[in-house]
Amino acid sequence: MATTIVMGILSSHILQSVLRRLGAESRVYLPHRDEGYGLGRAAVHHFSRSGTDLLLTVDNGINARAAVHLAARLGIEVIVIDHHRIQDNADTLAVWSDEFCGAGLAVLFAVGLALRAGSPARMVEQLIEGTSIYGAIASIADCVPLSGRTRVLTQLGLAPLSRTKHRGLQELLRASCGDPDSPDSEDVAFRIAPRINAAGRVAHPYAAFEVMAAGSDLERARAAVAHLNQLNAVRRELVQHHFEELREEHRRSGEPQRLLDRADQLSWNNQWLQAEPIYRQAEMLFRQKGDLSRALYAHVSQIIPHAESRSLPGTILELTHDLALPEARDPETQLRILTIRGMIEVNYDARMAQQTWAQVAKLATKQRHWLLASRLPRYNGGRDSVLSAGRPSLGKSESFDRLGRRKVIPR
Ligand SMILES: [Mn+2]
Repeated sequence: MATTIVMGILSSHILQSVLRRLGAESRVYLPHRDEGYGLGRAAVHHFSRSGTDLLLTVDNGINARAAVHLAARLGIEVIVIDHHRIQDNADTLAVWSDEFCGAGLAVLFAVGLALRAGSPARMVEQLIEGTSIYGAIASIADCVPLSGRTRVLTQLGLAPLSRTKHRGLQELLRASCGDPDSPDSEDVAFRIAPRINAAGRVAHPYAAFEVMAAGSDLERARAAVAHLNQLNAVRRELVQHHFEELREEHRRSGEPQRLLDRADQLSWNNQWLQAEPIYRQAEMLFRQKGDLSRALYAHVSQIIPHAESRSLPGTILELTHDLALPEARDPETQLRILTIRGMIEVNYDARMAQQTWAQVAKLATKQRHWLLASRLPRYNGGRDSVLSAGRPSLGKSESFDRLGRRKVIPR
């Protein structure tokens, strides 16, 4: 029987080694990134032509409804081993759990297969130890949460990593770890996993699979790891390049505080529409810098030009929630949220707004925002306000449009 395994460098290696132990040969098919993620119909036709009668898909396939259906029509049996969210449930035999990454499930499948085949206990133990190493590396590389059963598997696999007899792994450890005799999870996360992932990112996943396929062949292992190191250097250069591009972009876009000052100046003069994109950019930059308080300030400042298309009570509630956030403790941010909320409340409930303006007045005076404080009487139903005599019964959204855009902040 011809078996083809699709996807996952480490998963494929795990399944191939158990099948080999049980006396079955298999082929591995790793799609190139341009083929898109998962099992495609073109690939299924290719498997059929090359005489596949059993297809194992790992880390993909659970939603490949059409491809699995095609495989069945072409007389190929399919077993899906996957952890992805089920959306278009393929009609086939499947091993599924979201508690593991694809390779973690491949380990369970391999052990289950060996037990079902009646393998001796010693062989099953060896298999668990051997395959859990790859399961551990894959769990770390795939960034699945290392908790629960995945945590158990990862601990199980990291322990025997330094004792491995596999030439490919030995060479990979030698090339990437400070101390190849005691590799730890950091070595795996920051030096081993990126090398394995580099193959698919800049060349083809087979370049990394070749390290696994080397088995006990030292020459083959050395050549494969040397190639992988080159690819990893290319990957790092690409990352560095992207990083510099980002930094340049950041430099050109200016300091977020300067953007914020500019936007504040515009909004103070009621040019909220022009201010909005500048606030948006400032928010993004503050968020990148980890300045959540300023980011929130810039965030709430974008509400006014959109307020007419949103629910007023919903927006008021949202701003009240924002006020309770730890990043709203900064007095400037707090004052800003209250000011924006007051501007919106004016169009919804004048009494509510009055209370908010009283708070704004107190804070503005305390923070010596004399200009804002001097504006308040007008905000709050003063002579120039839209809420003042003559327009008491305006429709809410209509009155807001006038308020938010033109009248809320009188000069
Ligand atoms: Mn996955």
